[in-house]
Amino acid sequence: MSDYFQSIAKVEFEGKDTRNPLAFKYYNPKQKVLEKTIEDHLRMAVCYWHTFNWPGNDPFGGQTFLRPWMDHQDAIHQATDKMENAFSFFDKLDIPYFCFHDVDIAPEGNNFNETELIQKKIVDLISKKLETSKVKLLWGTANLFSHRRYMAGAATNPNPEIFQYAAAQVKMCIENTHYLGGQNYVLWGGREGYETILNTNMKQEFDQLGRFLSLVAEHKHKIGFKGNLLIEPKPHEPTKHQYDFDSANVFAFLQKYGLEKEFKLNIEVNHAILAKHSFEHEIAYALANDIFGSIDINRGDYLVGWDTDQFPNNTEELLLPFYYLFKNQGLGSGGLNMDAKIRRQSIDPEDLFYAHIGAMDTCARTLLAVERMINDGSYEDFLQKRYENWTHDKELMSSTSLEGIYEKVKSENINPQPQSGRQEYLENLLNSFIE
Ligand code: XUL
Ligand code: CO
Repeated sequence: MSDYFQSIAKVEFEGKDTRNPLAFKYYNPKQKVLEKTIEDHLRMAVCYWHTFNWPGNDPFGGQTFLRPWMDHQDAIHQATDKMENAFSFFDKLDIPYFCFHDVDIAPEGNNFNETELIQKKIVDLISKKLETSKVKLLWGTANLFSHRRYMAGAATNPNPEIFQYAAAQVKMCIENTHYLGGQNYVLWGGREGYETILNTNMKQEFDQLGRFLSLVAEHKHKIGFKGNLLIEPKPHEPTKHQYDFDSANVFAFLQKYGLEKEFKLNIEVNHAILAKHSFEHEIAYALANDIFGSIDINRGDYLVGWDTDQFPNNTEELLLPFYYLFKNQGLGSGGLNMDAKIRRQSIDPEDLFYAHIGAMDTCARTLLAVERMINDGSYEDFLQKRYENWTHDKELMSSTSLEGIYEKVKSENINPQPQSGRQEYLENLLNSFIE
């Protein structure tokens, strides 16, 4: 194997004053924060597709990254060399998790049976590598959107043969994920949506998607997979109208098909922004409805309206969503998957390290700020006080009637006075926790 990362040593924590760009400044994996280590809280994952597969193309130009494994003529050789390099990267970064799509780890064959054999071969090799590496599989997923057969969707395709092909692909992928000890299984909507309503029967497509998800849930139980099934909302791109628009939309869909207990959400930061929400909105929504599962941690670009999938580097933007999470249940069996790619001019091996180190540092720095915020308690006090009167007014939520309320307003001469929402105070308060 050609070790593409040969020149880079294992990344160590050196503290925030280090000038070494290949060291962690905040991400000290074994440091205890809120009763657990930083590593165990954050459960950070490298994504295979952007980090090892993406060649640096954009709509105006092709490959800029010349990774050695990309040159091999033989597809299996390409996959195994890529895998060896991926594990070298995982080990040097000391990352606890990774994520993949089936087609990221191994090429497709000429038909389903061939693809299955190739997948099995690479999955077995990965399984061997997992025995000696610390890294574990956070989640697997099937790519049901790149191949031309899926151009009009997978589960929502007008052709039932494509539905079946996609279902068989998910069966294979969820079983491989289970075999590799994967902790979750993700379904991103891919091309489940439409370009024009002119050629689309929406009700039919909804029923197909509902049926598809039911089949996946049924199979999960059949094979004894204990991980969460996760749906990843995204409003647009690649289709103009994606069916899994945002968390609320997915929750409504799941309830319609009786699946709200079977699926949770994988929330991606920039997908929230593209839906004209904030990331904290999506997290708060998922927590409030008990459907939070995991996170794809990246950022977009405020000047462009598409999914630029950049590495996170802004603690201020992550503070509130991380507070909601770590104040409550934390990430559970989910994690922070760096579904992010370096820029196409960042062509050197160290660029991949700078990106991941920066992201892990940003997340650790945010977690440390969350700890300060929790220990300080004034934010929580503010929220509690704002809703406090509801604790004295229990009958409003249960026993009273509209008439009863009317009588009370009249007899007690209820005359409520508005109170400040204190937004600026809160914004300043939050900023004060970042160090
Ligand atoms: C697409 C996206 C996907 C999913 C996995 O925008 O985020 O990479 O995370 O299919
Ligand atoms: Co994603």
